[in-house]
Amino acid sequence: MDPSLALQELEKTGSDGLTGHELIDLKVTGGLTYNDFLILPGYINFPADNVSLETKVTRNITLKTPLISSPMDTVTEAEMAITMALLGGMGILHNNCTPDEQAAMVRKVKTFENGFITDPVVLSAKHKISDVLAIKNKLGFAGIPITDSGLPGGKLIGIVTNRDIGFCEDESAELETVMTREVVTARHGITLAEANRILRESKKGKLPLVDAEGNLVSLVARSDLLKNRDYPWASKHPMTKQLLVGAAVGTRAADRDRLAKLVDAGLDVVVIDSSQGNSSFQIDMIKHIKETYGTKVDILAGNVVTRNQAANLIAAGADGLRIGMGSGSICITQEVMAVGRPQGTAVFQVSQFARKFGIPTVADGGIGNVGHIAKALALGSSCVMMGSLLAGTSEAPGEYFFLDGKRLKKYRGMGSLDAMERNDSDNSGSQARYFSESDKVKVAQGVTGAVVDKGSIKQFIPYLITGLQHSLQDMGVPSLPELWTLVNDGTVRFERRSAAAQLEGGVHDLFSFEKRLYK
Ligand code: CPR
Repeated sequence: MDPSLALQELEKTGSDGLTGHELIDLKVTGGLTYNDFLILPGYINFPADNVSLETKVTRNITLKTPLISSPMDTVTEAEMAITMALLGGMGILHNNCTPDEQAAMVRKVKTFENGFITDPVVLSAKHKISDVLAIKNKLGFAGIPITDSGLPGGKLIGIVTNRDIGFCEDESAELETVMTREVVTARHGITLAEANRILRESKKGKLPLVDAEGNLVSLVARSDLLKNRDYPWASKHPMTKQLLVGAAVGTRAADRDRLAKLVDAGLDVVVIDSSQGNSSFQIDMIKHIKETYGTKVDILAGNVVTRNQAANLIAAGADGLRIGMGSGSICITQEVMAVGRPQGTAVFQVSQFARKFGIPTVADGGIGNVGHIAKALALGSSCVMMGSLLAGTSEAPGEYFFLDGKRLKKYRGMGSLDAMERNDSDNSGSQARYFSESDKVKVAQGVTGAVVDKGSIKQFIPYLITGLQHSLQDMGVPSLPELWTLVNDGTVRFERRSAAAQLEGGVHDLFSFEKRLYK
C-alpha cells in the first residue's frame, strides 16, 4: 500500500482501543479499577511543562493542581493543609478532635502568610531567663518578643535575644532586667520582600511586625529568609488572598455548631464526611448549610459511588461530590459491609453524570501512584484525594518511629477502632462517619498501619505534578478540560489489561532493583 495513504487507512479501519464508555461497560466487565486498564498514547505537539492542571474542586473553588489531602487524623492537620495550599492543592482538616481544635486549625491556615510567623512564641517582662533557656532547649531559638501581656497581640515592649542572656549568670533574673527595649519593628501589612530588606539592613535576627497601636501581630525571622521560596501556584482566595482550606464535619445536630465555628474561622469548603452519603441526614445537612451560609462555603458532599446517590446530593445542593466506597488503602468496608464499588467504575459513572450539572468530583481513595491520579482524571474526576500517599510525609501529623530498620509514620483508617478511641468521650468526630450512637458493638471499617517516611511534600507534590504533566503530554492532551472533552468524544482511547499485562507493566525479571521515584 502507498505510505501516503496511511491516514486514510486509519480513518477507514478506526482508532485502536476503546472509548471511556466502552471501557466501563458494566455488562461486559463488571466493575474496574485503575490497574485494570491503560490509556493509549496520543499525539504530542507541546512540551510537558506547558500542560495546565488547573481544575475545580467544587463549583466555586478553582485550584492550579488537582491534589487534595484526606480528612484523616494521620494525614491532614494545619501544617499539611498549609503546605498543600502553598503547592497548589488543598488540605481537608480532619474532625477527630473537638470543634475548637478544628476551628483553631482552620484559623492557622487562614492567617498563614509565607515567611511570616503568625503565632510567635512570646513572653512577658516578668518571665525569667530560665524560661528563655527552656524555649531555646525545646525549640532551638532564643529571639523572643516581649509584650505587656506575655501573649501575641499584646503591646510590644522589648525583645530578648541570645546576646541579652549570653553573659547573665542568674537564670532567675526577670527579663525586664536584660531585654532590649529599642526594637527595630515594621508595620503589619508590609510585603515579605520589604521585611527581608529591613532585616538585612538592620542586621537583626528577628523583625516584629506591629499594628498602629504597637501591638505585636507577627514576626519575620532571618533564619527563615533562605528557606522561603515563592509559591506561584498557591491556592488562595481571590479576594482575601488567604490560603484555601477545607474541613470535614458529620451530619449530627452537634456538627451544625461545629460548622458554625469553622465558618467563623474562615472555612472555604465543608466536606460532609460519610462513607455512604446518600442519606436523609446528609440531605438535611446540605439544606441547612445552604440556608445558613449561602455561598460563603462550598459543600463537598459524599461519599458516593453510583449515579443514584449522586443525583440525590446534587438535587439537594451539593457543590462537589467525593467518590469512593471501599477503595481506601486502610479500608475494610467492602469486606465487612459487602457494599461499595470498584473505584474506576465509580469515578467514571459519577463524574460523567455530575458533569452534566457542572458539579466537580473528587476521586477519593486507592491512589497509589502518579498513574492512578492520571487515570482518575481521565475517567472524569476533577481532583483526587489522597490518604496513604501523603501519610508518612513530614507534614503529616505524628512522630516517626523505627521498625526493622525502616523509618515509619502511623497511618490509620478513620473508622478503625484505634481512631475512634481518640474521641470516645464526645462521639463527635470520626465515630460519626462510621458508627451510630445506638451501636452496641462497634464494627470497624478500617485498619491501623504504618507507611514509610516520604520526606516533605515540598518535594513529593512537585514530583506528582511533573509526573502528571508528562502523563497528559503522552496522552496528547494539554489541559484537564481538554482531557474530559477528548475522553467524551472518543479521541482519548483506553484499553483493558489482563493480569499478565499488569505484571508486564510493572518491574519484572530482575534479580533485584531499587525503586527511586524522583530527584
Ligand atoms: P487512601 O488514599 O489511603 O487509599 O484512602 C484514603 C481514603 O480512605 C479517605 O479519604 C477516606 O475516604 C477513606 N477512609 C478513611 N478511613 C477509612 C475507613 Cl476506616 N474505612 C473506609 N474508608 C476509609
